[in-house]
Amino acid sequence: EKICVVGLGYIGLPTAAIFANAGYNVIGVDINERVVETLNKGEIHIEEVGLPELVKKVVEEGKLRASLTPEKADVFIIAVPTPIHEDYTANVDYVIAATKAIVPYLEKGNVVIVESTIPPRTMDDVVAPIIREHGFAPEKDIYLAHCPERVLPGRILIELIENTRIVGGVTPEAAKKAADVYRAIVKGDVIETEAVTAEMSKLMENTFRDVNIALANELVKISQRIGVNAHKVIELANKHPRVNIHLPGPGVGGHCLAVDPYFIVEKATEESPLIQTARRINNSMPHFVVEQIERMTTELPSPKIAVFGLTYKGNIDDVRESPAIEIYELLKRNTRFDVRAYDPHVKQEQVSFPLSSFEEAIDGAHLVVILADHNEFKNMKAEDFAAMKTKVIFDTKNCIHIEDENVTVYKIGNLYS
Ligand code: SAJ
Repeated sequence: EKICVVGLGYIGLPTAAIFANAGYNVIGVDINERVVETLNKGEIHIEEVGLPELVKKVVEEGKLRASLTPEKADVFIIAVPTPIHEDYTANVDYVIAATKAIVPYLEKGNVVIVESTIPPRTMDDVVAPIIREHGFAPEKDIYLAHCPERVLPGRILIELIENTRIVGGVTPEAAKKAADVYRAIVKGDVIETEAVTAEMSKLMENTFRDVNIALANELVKISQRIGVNAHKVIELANKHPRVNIHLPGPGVGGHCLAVDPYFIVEKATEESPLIQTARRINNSMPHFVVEQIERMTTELPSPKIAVFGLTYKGNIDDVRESPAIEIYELLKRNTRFDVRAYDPHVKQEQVSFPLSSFEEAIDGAHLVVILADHNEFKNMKAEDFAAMKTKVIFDTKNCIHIEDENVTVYKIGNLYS
């Protein structure tokens, strides 16, 4: 069987590699020439645990190759981004373009799967009509399904195989055919349903997490007013067998949690006040963090602040929609501050401002602000902060464990104890 994967990003590339490793003949398609060239050399353009080795192996075996244009295949998998417009509506242009790109190569009986996250009804109202326009009946000629990806960056190769998959068919037969494709590689359950149910399930998973994090972030603000340690409150409340409050932090980033809830809001605005409020609370956190930094440094005429961590979460290299970048930029706007940024996972070309080394950032600093829970930061000891002028740390991820009389550590959930 031959599989054509359109979009070789964080989802498409590992998916292509896993099918290739399972013995399928896989062609990966991307509009970016550099991505295609890199892959054909057996190399990759993104950071993901285990992926360089797997791609090298399957490219050398001739099981995976890349191209700028699609080819005929038995199964087509579309894994392109769905960014968000400035008015917070989904931009499904790449999904439309990818569908149009494969249509000339389609034959009766092919399976077409969209993995990209899409607003509810997109399969029925947007993708199916494109197939119909080209003379196929999406109800019987082509098996059309939505199978949302659900993998966590940093664990993609494990989760692609172990997670339960939801396969929403435009027809029950399509759900079955598409589910069988995944059954060849997935160890978890593969559940068949309708397209719109699969679309909504995916969006609700990320919305659940976003709303739950908003609750934790609201608790931080409440705790500061009341004078209680929010981290302790969460720890104790979570001892209840049916409670799972998430972790507060400097905001919610990435291209999933901070985006997907809007895909629901766009289709049911009046019915989604809770989801919208949660988004607002999480979006307010960078400002909240900067306000706390201002309070911590009011006495200093020109505080030197070292920002530690720019990615949207720990142990990854992704700075998309990162609250840490917003915090850095907000701090920079305050001319009183001398701000340095350090992140061992981020390369200079990923950001539009100068990065510092660890030594440059910490030398003479009055405050270190931790914005990502990278392992490098979690393991830091009191001695690592020796070059600071005043040894004060503001840990927004509750990940630093230093008990030393010379170092003051403020936690986001326990600000002035
Ligand atoms: N965060 C918190 N507190 C928490 C958990 C996360 O503040 O308790 C923050 C993180 O720091 C980060 C953001 O939320 O800024 C998102 O991080 P994440 O680890 O929750 O998720 P993502 O965006 O990396 O991946 C999510 C996952 N979805 C769920 O866990 C429900 C993943 O399984 C999805 O495949 C992915 O979105 C996606 O592509 O939709």
